[in-house]
Amino acid sequence: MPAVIEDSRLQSIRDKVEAGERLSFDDGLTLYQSSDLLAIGYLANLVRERLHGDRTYFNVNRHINPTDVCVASCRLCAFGKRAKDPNSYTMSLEQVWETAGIGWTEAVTEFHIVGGLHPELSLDWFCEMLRGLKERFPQVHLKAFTMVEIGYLAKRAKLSIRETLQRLREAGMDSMPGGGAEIFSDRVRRVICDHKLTGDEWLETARTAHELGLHSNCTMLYGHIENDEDRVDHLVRLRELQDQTGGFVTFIPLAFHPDNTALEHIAKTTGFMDLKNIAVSRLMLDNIPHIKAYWIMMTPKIAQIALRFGADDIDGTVVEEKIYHDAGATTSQKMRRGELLQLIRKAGREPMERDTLYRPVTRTESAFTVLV
Ligand code: V47
Repeated sequence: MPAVIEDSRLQSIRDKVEAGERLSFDDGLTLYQSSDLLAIGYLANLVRERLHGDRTYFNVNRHINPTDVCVASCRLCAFGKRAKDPNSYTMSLEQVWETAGIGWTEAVTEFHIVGGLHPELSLDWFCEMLRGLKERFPQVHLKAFTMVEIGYLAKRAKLSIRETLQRLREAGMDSMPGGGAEIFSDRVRRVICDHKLTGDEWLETARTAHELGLHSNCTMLYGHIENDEDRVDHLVRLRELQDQTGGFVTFIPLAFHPDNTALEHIAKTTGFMDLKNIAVSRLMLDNIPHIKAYWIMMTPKIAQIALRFGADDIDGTVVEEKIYHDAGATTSQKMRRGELLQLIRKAGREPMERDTLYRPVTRTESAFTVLV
């Protein structure tokens, strides 16, 4: 423990962390209410190193957003647009497949595919999209559709969540990203995303996906109108589901970006808050293997520091990012594999390239001659 623990309330949490015991809801509150960031970071780092040593994961991936047309108009979002908005876009199937191939290199192991809730794109269209991607890029893992998109596609197709997931999986969906969870509290959801699935529905959809053998990630959006209790409640509910299914692979705390949203008056998160959320999530989510410091959202500089505050993953090359950049992110939209390696090494960590499910990827350097 650092020589000086400024906040004596952290002593009992330290004892539990050192003994490998689960932290309680109240411990979560204490962590959020404490300003002793170095002590909290130290404890989170202890857990991180116990699980992963110096290993720090990244992947070579590409984001694809087939459409930004969305029926939901959530206040938190700057990405979704109405179908009649002249600035909206919807790719044709050919455009999705073409986008997937831009700057193509054999090094890419994952397409991360999410988009708006489009009122006319059917489940069959998305199945066709997946089949076309698998045909063209058979070795690439398709991490596609948030729980929210699944709920909407199921409703439109008049199918159960289970059947919808099964159809998508048969068409090539390999796993699911963690978006759309926001904060599970109904009170908060009514303000930031009142058109979305409820928190319970998000969790039930994840449960069904896990029961079908699909892995997924999970997220929490912080830095808007939520309070400490809301955040701890969110983490504990994810932990409870994970106890039952074991299907979550990675947790990604997401900082709210207010620009161009209906919540533009809310101040941006601080580096202090970003690091605190990484550390508290590592400490509370004792059953989720990985905590991701998403560099696009945190900036590469804060993400690098986060690797010593509980995070063991920094996401990937990304190539083209819209959701955060529409909401004012000033980070680059892509990072080269070499830059990711450098960022990790300069934090004194050991880079480990992974696929979506954290299997190590080994390759010869020649695979990177035309790297994104
Ligand atoms: O679902 C939307 C959030 C998510 C804003 O699973 C916003 O590996 C901040 O889920 N400010 C998309 N956040 C990003 C996401 C993600 C990213 C990287 C990796 C993975 C993964 C998942 O971003 C949305 C929503 O929760 N979001 N608008 C905004 N204005």
